[in-house]
Amino acid sequence: MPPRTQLFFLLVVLALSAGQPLWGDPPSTEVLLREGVLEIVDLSGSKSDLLRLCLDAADPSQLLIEGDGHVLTSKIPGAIGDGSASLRVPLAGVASIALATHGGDDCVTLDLQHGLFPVDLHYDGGVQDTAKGDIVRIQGDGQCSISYAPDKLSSTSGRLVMRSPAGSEACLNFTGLEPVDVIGFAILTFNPLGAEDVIRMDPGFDSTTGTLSAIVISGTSGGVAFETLHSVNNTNLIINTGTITDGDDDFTLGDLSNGHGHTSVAIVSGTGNDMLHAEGTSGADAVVLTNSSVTYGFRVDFDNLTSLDVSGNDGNDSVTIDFSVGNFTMPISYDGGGQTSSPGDVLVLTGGTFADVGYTFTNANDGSIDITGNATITYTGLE
Ligand SMILES: [Ca+2]
Ligand SMILES: [Ca+2]
Ligand SMILES: [Ca+2]
Repeated sequence: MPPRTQLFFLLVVLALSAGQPLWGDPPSTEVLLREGVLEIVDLSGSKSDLLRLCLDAADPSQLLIEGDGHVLTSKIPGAIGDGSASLRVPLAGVASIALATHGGDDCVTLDLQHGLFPVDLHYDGGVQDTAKGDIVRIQGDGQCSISYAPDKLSSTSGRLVMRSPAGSEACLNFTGLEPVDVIGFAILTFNPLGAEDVIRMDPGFDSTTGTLSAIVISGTSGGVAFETLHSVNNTNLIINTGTITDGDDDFTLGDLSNGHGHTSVAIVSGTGNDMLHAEGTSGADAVVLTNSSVTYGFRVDFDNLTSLDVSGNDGNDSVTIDFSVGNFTMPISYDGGGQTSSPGDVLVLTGGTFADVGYTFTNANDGSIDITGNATITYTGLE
């Protein structure tokens, strides 16, 4: 064998024994420290990254970065795990963390189970491959709170601020993302920044695994669509459209009986012409209204709505209007939609004693009810 051929075979043997391909690097992510910024960069430019960042359980001055099988490299002094799928990097001298995952459908998880990050973060998801897109997933410890404010002008950017019970804060600014998963916080506050918010709250799942039941919050703020928020197992969820830039807000509520793990859900809509619409399914739906809550599979409290309406759609639907906590200042309307069989769609008034109740029948199915001290209740399509 000529010497050159021998050298080539020697390189092949060395490369194979080191578990490395011969030409080009394996798809990897590099972690480097540049002027105080810890940069986490997809070197391949196109692979779908699944990264998890967490403080080290034994030493919170170290950042643990896991690459879900992808090789992580780092030449930072003191970094442990260069060339493996799990890297420990000292946070000394780190002023902020910047993630750039470039092409592919990437998912970055910030896991707070061993403490809040001591620095702010920036995540650029880059371009995406499929409709799933780039995801940020924030896993809380059950104690911290978090707020999410979508960017006022961009549909793919936003800001998440995480707070520890002791009051320290870490902020994540993101760009180039699709959905946001927030899991396991004491309080999650959604703060859209536009004046007029159009918001849906639907049953669904987390966007990362598609297996955890979630309340999915989607819509527009000030006419700009925002990244869908998937809220899982947060103790208190607050949709706050009322205090930053108030306006006329429009909420649509789906059946939230899907076991999403929240203890309370509240809408703070402030002033303006704020409306809530419960949107029934094609099956049987049951909605209970009080003057401060709508229970459609799960109780959602509100502060100051100007109208409430329920569309039952098909199926035998039931709306209960409960006066036990007070009178209704906002008009209520109920469209029973189609029905399947007797007894059809029903309206139940309960919890109050009234001297004067006036019924106006437009026909056998439609009409209105006026009760002293309350706004008018209008119904259509009832049996
Ligand atoms: Ca991407
Ligand atoms: Ca409002
Ligand atoms: Ca229905």
